[in-house]
Amino acid sequence: MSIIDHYDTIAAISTPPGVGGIAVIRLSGKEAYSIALRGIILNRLDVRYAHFTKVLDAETQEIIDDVVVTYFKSPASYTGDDTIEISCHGGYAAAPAILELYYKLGARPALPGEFTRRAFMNGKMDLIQAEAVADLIHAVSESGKKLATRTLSGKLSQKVKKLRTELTDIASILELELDFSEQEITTFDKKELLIKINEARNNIFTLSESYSGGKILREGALVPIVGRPNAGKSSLLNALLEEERAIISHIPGTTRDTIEESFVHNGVVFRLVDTAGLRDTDDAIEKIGTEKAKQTLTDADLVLLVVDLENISDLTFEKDFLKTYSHLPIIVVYNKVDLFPNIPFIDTDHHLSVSALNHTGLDILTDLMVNLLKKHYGVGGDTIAITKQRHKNALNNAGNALLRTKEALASGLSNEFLALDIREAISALDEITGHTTSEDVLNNIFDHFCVGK
Ligand SMILES: Nc1nc2c(ncn2[C@@H]2O[C@H](COP(=O)(O)OP(=O)(O)OP(=O)(O)O)[C@@H](O)[C@H]2O)c(=O)[nH]1
Ligand SMILES: [Mg+2]
Repeated sequence: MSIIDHYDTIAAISTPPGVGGIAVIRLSGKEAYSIALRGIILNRLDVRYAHFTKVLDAETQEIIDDVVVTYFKSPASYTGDDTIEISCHGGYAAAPAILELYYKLGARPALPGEFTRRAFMNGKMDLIQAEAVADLIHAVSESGKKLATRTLSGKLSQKVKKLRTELTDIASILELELDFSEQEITTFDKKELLIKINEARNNIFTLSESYSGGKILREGALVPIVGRPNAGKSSLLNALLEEERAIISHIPGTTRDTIEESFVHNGVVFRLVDTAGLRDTDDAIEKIGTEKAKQTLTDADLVLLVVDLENISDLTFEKDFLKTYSHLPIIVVYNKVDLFPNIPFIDTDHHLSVSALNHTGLDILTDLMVNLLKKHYGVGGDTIAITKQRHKNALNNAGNALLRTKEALASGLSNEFLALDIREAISALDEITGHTTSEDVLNNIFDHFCVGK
């Protein structure tokens, strides 16, 4: 995709197709006002005033629909260009007919995300905020929506800007030194500079590490339910979902394929994955199942390890499992506690007794899951986090450039070289906010938007 003419007039239906009360059509660009005016019975539109009027067919003068038209004059509009929003009757007929009329009157179909792209190009928002618009539209949970709203309001942009200032401060120290070098004036203390570089690098690293938490808030946490055959994994999945989703039986090896289902607790989406029981097996299909279960663990954000209290070998398995996957946050779920009324109930940060059969302990388990995510990934109500691999890559590039600066400083290279690396780090940060983002990257971002946004 490429923007042919930044100021030509684009039109699209901004609401999803289908039967509904209202549909909204957007027109934006140099001719938006005149095109809108030629299609209605009014001869002027006041700015930011909701006019109730009629849209007429340009040739037959037949009424197409009763509508409400609002005119947002440049630059006080979403895109920054003159923009018209027309609310007409929903359904399959009215909005497409009005859109067709605007094409006849000179507008062209908007490309995906083109309204937001114009807002970005007109400086209404930076690229981080433009991406947050898409995140907000696609949010699947309360927590994802809140994170997108915080990002849209500029919280993440401010953080990146602050990092950038730290780097430009370092660059200006070095460049000042360059200017004075002929006069042999030393304007900085090497030690102090090193502290500044380390600080900036740590801050960049912390933001880069927020990606896991950001991804959890945006897409949900991937939570495999694993354990030995017959431990009660499928029973636990069904109990958490409150529906009979997976087949349960007393025969070990019942679940072969992975089953993923989501549920929401405290605004966080948990993508639960029921898996095949982990054991050595000669059964070819079961083997594929156990491999798939292990595969799921590589992407896991949190693991529920189900241990059957009835089965002593499950306890040995627990020990080995915790050792192998010590890098992951794991909750050991001691299941079938209903069979052992005399054993004390276990309830720690990482261990819990439950009965998937009787639904005992499940409320504690879901709270524990939320708390562990909070503890491990720092996800909470006011988290500011990156949610894009693109951001993470750019931050890592900035961090690496700073590492090179440090090395150059240690090996006594000239300021010129040091300043070059710092400038590279700054430019990596500018890619995030969109100051220096390439056309290809922009196309890739906006192509994933819906038409009309
Ligand atoms: N008493 C009791 N039985 C349970 C509980 N949870 C599961 N079971 C029983 O344990 C057996 C195995 O349950 P599943 O949920 O199929 O176990 P699984 O871990 O999914 O087993 P595989 O898919 O074979 O790996 C079934 O007979 C369940 O009824 C529980 O909390 N208490
Ligand atoms: Mg099962």
